[in-house]
Amino acid sequence: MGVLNVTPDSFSDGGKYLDADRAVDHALAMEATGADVIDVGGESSRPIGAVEIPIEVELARVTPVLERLGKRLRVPISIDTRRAEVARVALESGAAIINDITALEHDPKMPPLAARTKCAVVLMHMRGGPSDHIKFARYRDVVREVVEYLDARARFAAGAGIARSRIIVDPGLGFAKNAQHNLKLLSALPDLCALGYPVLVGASRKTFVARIAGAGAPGADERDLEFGTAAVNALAIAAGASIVRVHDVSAAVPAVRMAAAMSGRDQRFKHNA
Ligand code: PMM
Repeated sequence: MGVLNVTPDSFSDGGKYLDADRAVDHALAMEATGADVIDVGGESSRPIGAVEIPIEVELARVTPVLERLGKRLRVPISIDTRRAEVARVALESGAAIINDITALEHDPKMPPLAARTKCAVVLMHMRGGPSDHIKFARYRDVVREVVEYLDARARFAAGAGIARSRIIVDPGLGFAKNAQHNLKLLSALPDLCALGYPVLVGASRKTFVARIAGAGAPGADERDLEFGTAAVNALAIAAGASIVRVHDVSAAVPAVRMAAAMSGRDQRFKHNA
């Protein structure tokens, strides 16, 4: 899943793709590089200082991009939003997935919209809101609490009429989680996969990757972040994740392909792993 943030202040690529033409070109380039899904977002959720924006601003950012992408992309579009009106506009332009970082908790109109339109939904774990989640990074047992939460949200979604086969779960790395929490969740991915839904992992360029993988050598930061992200992605796929959400598709594709083949999950390279 390639990330297309149409925001001035996103965590790692804020401001780069605010211009609709540049955003469309970037999405097409990610598709050409091997992205299977493009995730379009108009609201930033970076850990500190994300600004809550009015819905009109979010719509003004994503609508022109979605309208153009809907006609040109062959891979499915996902809309990263917690607002049903934004999701509705995106689905009308051809989006097939709602990526809701509040796991359908924010907007009561979201579950019926997803059920009615038969789109897929990503249910992500977070505590607090996009701008203050870092305050809530406290758990007794982070793995158990996140798995139980996602199980409950998936049951809720199914109860609201969303087919089980259209539900994807995501531990929400970095959302109300410190580096230790993220590492525990990554090493417990099989527990999350055991819920029976495809698992999405979004580690790309997050602070814990920079902190752990960053060698600190001059000029090495960008590469450290990309190689560190690729390592997480490979291990996540080997542990059973189905989707990795990334900013640099060219770095993710070879890592994911190798991990899928080595763990016996690529039919073309089936072996007895
Ligand atoms: N991370 C960000 C935004 N949206 N959605 C899902 N499902 N999972 C994530 O981990 C996730 C997300 C924040 O990263 P960005 O602002 O750099 O894209």
